[in-house]
Amino acid sequence: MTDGLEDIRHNWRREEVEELFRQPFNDLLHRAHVLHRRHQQVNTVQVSTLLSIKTGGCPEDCKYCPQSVRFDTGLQREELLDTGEVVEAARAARDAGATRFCMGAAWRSPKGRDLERVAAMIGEVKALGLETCATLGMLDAQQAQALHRAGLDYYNHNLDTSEAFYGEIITTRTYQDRLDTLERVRDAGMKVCCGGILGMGESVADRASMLHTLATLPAHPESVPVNQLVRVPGTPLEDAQPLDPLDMVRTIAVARILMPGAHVRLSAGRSAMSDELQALCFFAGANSIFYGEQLLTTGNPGEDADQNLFRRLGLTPEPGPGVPDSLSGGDAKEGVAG
Ligand code: SAM
Ligand code: DTB
Ligand code: SF4
Repeated sequence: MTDGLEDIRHNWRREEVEELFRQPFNDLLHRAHVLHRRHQQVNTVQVSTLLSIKTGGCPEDCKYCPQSVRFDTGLQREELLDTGEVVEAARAARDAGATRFCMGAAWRSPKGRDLERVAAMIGEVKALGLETCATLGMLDAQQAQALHRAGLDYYNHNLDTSEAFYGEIITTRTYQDRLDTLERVRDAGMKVCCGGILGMGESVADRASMLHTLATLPAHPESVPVNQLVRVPGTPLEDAQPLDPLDMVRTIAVARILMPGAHVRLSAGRSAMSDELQALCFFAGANSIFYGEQLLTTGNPGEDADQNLFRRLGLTPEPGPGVPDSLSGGDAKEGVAG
């Protein structure tokens, strides 16, 4: 019997990762599931809720994103929400069964007093007994430290794709900019949430390369969101070739094998997925979801649908830091376990 620590490696070679993607589906899933069982609670899923605290008008040119000012997606632009509105949404998310609340802003990076205002939100959301996460664009070291001081648990900043394919998707900041922000988040003492998007026209080699970059960071991200592209009309990727659903499962399985200790999130795109496909993703190693009818600007399965999914699969939400047992134990009226 081993303690499983030898499974946590930072010296993966890119060819090894590509080899995983080439494995027969059953072999890959078996290997991923064994590791999932050894390192995670397989019937438990971490439940996060997202809120867009500042919507649209973003100067960046990420080709997948409905919030870029460069694309006409008909999105109503909004200024930074008041703390009161954010706290109200966080309380509702907690009462519905979420244990982590993630605040997203359509910024290249926070400017001026933005950070103070977000810091105030973080303090109040944390006081509700929720884990806090934010995704605000690039950070400098001082900004990362200020967010940590404010009580931020996780910072989400995605690599999105491989370094090689990145230039096809975003031209207004570099891959190295992203890696620099991730390092600052880590150095400031926060947990890292970092993943990417599938279905943008990338190759299997690009998916392997992105996961290889994540798995060879000095520390693995605690949270790895795997998003399926939500094809929003008006964005340059609105007509992207639909993803083969089994490629979502494969990518989650490879992420689980490479980073056994991380939470792997079955992230955007669940509205387009059947319960059966999601079940395969959970078997392959996914153990986190976004919960609630809205992601940032696009839809997500309703709470009823997810409660039903959890019931069908015998899944329970992972308890949060300050959530009473009644919410995570199955006797909550409206919780995801209910
Ligand atoms: N503006 C900040 C940034 O880009 O770092 C934070 C918010 S941004 C919307 C967060 C992440 O959402 C992106 O990195 C991308 O991975 C994901 N995302 C945005 N639009 C998406 C879409 N249409 N489909 C799937 N994921 C998407
Ligand atoms: C992540 O990886 N996915 C989330 C979160 N991190 C911020 C965002 C998904 C956004 C999907 C498109 C939208 O709703 O605007
Ligand atoms: Fe702006 Fe973030 Fe959207 Fe890129 S992904 S356009 S940085 S909101």
